[in-house]
Amino acid sequence: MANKERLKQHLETMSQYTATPNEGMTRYSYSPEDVKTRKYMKEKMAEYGLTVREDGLGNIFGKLEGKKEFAPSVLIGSHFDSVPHGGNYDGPAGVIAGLEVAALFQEHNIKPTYPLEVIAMIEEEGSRFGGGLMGSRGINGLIGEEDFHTIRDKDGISVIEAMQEAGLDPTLPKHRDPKTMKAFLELHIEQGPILEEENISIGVVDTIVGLTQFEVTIEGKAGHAGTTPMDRRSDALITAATIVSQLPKLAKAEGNGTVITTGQFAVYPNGSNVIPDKVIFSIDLRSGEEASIQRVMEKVKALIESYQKDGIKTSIEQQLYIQPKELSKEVRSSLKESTGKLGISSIPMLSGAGHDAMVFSDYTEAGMIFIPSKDGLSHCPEEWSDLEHLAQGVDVLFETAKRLTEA
Ligand code: HGY
Ligand code: MN
Ligand code: MN
Ligand code: MN
Repeated sequence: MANKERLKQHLETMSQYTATPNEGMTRYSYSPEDVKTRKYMKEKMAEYGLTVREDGLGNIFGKLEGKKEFAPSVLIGSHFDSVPHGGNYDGPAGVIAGLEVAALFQEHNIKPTYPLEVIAMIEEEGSRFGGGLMGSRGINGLIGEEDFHTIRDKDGISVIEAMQEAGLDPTLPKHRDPKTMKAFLELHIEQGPILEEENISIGVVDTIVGLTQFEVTIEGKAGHAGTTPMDRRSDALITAATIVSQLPKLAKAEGNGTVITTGQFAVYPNGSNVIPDKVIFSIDLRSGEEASIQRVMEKVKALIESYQKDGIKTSIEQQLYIQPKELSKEVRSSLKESTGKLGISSIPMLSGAGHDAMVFSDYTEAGMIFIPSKDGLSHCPEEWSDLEHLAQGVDVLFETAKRLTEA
């Protein structure tokens, strides 16, 4: 059974490494907080008898060799970056679960047939470089090498430069051959209210919604707030705000659980007495139905283009597009079997949040379990999950990992 003291130590230690202490978890990829967290996780991987390596993106792998030479691994983990002012569990709960499964393999002296690998990934949230799922997309070859020189953060620092500044080696291999992976397992917090409301311990994820993310730029004309008559303005902010206020209606009209969010809204030059000449804002669009994403995407583009007039220029850049993903039936039934064997309550679930498992699901057998989130809250400092539920989730993963590393 999972050792709750170890789980607690990991949570408490990793929760310290935030750029905004007392105001939630802010841990951007390759930041000083990332470096402290990665050092801790690598130490723990070594302590649990794993061979530790980092890839050319800074994803961390801790490997327990199997009896079978050159056999594909069962990977268990998640991401360890965060949203700004987020919580301590989104991502780290899954990495900690992987660490604890490895500790249990060591404690029980299990030498698996297939290797077990604990994985801790960078930049799943996209908080620093936009787009998201960068660690898992890099591992699975979905981002070209040259892109890591051009993808830049808000300060214009590229992924490669940021890695070098953090003392990481971007020349190491990034892409991983799918033949080296047998399965990918991820424990994640639900980030919603269902498990808690239904008093269920584990959600076995069957589908993850599709999602697309855009960056929209509206350009107008800067001017003096006092001397520019109202009918002679090309005000980028008014246009941007008018567009954003019409987005929820498009999602509601589509149905199918389609959701749309503008989370970032940057005004330039951002002076209180200056008519804004540029606004850059984000659009995050999701649905369980791919056709819904396509339909709403077309309506959003048409809406934005319709404001290209009276001195206003609009442009839209798609940063991420990933279809709804059904996870591996084989892994889902194995996870379900483990919950039954352990007498832990579980239900099948749709995930409204995107996860690294949705990337791996195109390259290996991917499965995911949720543990309850208090009041369904996430992506905020109040995010919290019960240690008992985390321990139950670890036990389910341990049972499943033993099975998947044997046959
Ligand atoms: O946005 C998401 O769904 C995930 O938290 N990256
Ligand atoms: Mn998240
Ligand atoms: Mn997450
Ligand atoms: Mn995720």
